[in-house]
Amino acid sequence: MFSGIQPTGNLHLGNYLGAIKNWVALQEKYRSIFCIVDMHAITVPQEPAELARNIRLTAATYIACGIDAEKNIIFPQSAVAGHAELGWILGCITPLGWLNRMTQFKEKAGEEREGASLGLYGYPALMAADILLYKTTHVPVGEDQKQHLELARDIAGAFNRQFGEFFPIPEPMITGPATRVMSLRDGLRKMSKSDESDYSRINLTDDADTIALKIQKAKSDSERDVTANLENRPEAANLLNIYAALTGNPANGNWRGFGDFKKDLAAVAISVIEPIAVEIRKLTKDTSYLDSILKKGSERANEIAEKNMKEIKKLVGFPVF
Ligand code: AQP
Repeated sequence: MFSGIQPTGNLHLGNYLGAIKNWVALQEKYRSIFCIVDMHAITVPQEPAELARNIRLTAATYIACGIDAEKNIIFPQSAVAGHAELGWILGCITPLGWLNRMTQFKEKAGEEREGASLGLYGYPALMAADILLYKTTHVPVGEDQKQHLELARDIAGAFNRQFGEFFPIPEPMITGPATRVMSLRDGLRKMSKSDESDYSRINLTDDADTIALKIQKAKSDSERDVTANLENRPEAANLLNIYAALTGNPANGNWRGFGDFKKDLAAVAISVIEPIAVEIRKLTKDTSYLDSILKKGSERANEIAEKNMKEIKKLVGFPVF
């Protein structure tokens, strides 16, 4: 199993419910690699010192959420050269027509398409390389990564047809309590690290008062019955979805309006997130521990990657010395 998150800031409730919570549950069953995808992060500008801090913060967050750093491999993508090497090879068999369909590029490039980087455009080919480098069979992600994963499957198929069967076709695992957590300010946009407003998301580093305040200020509507007719009430549906995902039960309490419901939601969110936030704060102080995890993870990942890259290079016709 392989998955990753970009070290582009504080991880949030969407990353937790859409990805990390599933990783924690699945780590017992699969040999797992949890990558910190710093090469994807630089597809948009990053301040170097902040990127370095965010890589450690992401490692600390994985561990604080319950990823076993001894059993699994946790490492930064840039420490294993195979990602860039395979990314190039796969980029050479990926038609522009496939990349042009990717909605994430359109969203992230926005109006400034001509100014967007080649890296942002080629992001899905590098993501395919991340997965295929380890001959991954299972990839747990949130709903927003579905299109990229389908492309990774197409790229694996294209490679196998051109050079011979080598890559397993990876299975997306889009499961778990909340595969798409939406912004607290706009129920039609996903909760995201790069949203300008910190009130749009609950960070896994937020303290209890901040979580309570963000939930109190979260957009809702004037419907008295919190749970009625949710189809056209994206904000209400999102808050109830978060409640259900955090408690593991359908949200069907007897709430007297949103004021009442939000108090319950805040209590549940604090009970899940506060212990994680406390652990993150503790771990981020111990940079030498985090660096030792990342170094060991990089060595273990490299061992697998180098072996596979030799095979891949032979298939492509590159010399292997
Ligand atoms: N809102 C979300 N709901 C459910 N899952 C989510 N994921 C992200 N946002 C949500 C899942 O988290 C994993 C890692 O995401 P990422 O950081 O690599 O990239 P992203 O999807 O682009 O996340 P952000 O927060 O929106 O980051 P920025 O703002 O930096 O681009 C993936 O499995 C993703 O599905």
